[in-house]
Amino acid sequence: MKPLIGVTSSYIYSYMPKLDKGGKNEQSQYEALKSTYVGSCLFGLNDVPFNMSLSTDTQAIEQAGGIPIIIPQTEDEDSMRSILSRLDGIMFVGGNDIHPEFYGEEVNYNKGLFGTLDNLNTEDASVFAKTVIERDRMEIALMKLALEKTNLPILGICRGSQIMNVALGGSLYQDLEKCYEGEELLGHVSLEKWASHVHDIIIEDGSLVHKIFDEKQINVNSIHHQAIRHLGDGLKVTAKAADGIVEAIEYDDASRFVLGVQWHPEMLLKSDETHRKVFDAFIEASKS
Ligand SMILES: [Mn+2]
Repeated sequence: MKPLIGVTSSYIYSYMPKLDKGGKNEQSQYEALKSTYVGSCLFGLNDVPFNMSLSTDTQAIEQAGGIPIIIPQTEDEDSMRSILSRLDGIMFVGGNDIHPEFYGEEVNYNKGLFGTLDNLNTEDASVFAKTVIERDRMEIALMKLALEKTNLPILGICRGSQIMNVALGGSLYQDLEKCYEGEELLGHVSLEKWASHVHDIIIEDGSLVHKIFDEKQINVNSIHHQAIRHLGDGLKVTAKAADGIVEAIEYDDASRFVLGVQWHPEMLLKSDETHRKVFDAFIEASKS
């Protein structure tokens, strides 16, 4: 039987970024979006939250031989336990920023991926910049349960790896360009190159990610303005970019498949088959 893989989803109040509150550039993006049929429909549904999943996430699981099951928003821990008991593996996908309160900080930067909406407040920022407390609470609880109460293989992608870190007591850089202490920061926010190579990562010998790729250095995409700052308990860093930004984390307990990657392998599958290896290894681990 094919392994059943739980896939987290976005929970968002508005699919339409609040570009109308921005400057001239945002206004023109807003008008373009609003004039489309889909955009106008979604704008009308601004107040109805969506459970939303990108097909790149589910297709990556299917392509590797798993059955993806999208997990909708819930804060019921009994439901989470029941869901986990039926799964063979769980993947925490990318998405919006985690609210800094979950790592004990005030919101200092809310720049988000669009990057030009600095004049917006926390409530009005774009869909990517906006924090969604309900999703944070759910995913942190689900991650803790999956880590502590099951032996399931866990794959975290981008936000998913950050959830793994925060659930284990770690923290994040709220906005790399504003608060990274290192020098010579590479460009890590490359939304327009979501399916292309953006920067290299250097992989630790003997790590899970090294076993997966069998390379010391690979090229990845990069769609994040946040990154891991202080590492959570029981985790180790197993890949970094040349500027020192953490690009992969794993469990100290190497007997279990627990991997968080800062890049988006699921978005590279068409352009670079190498990145299939992440999902092949995850599904293989979920079979046992
Ligand atoms: Mn990066």
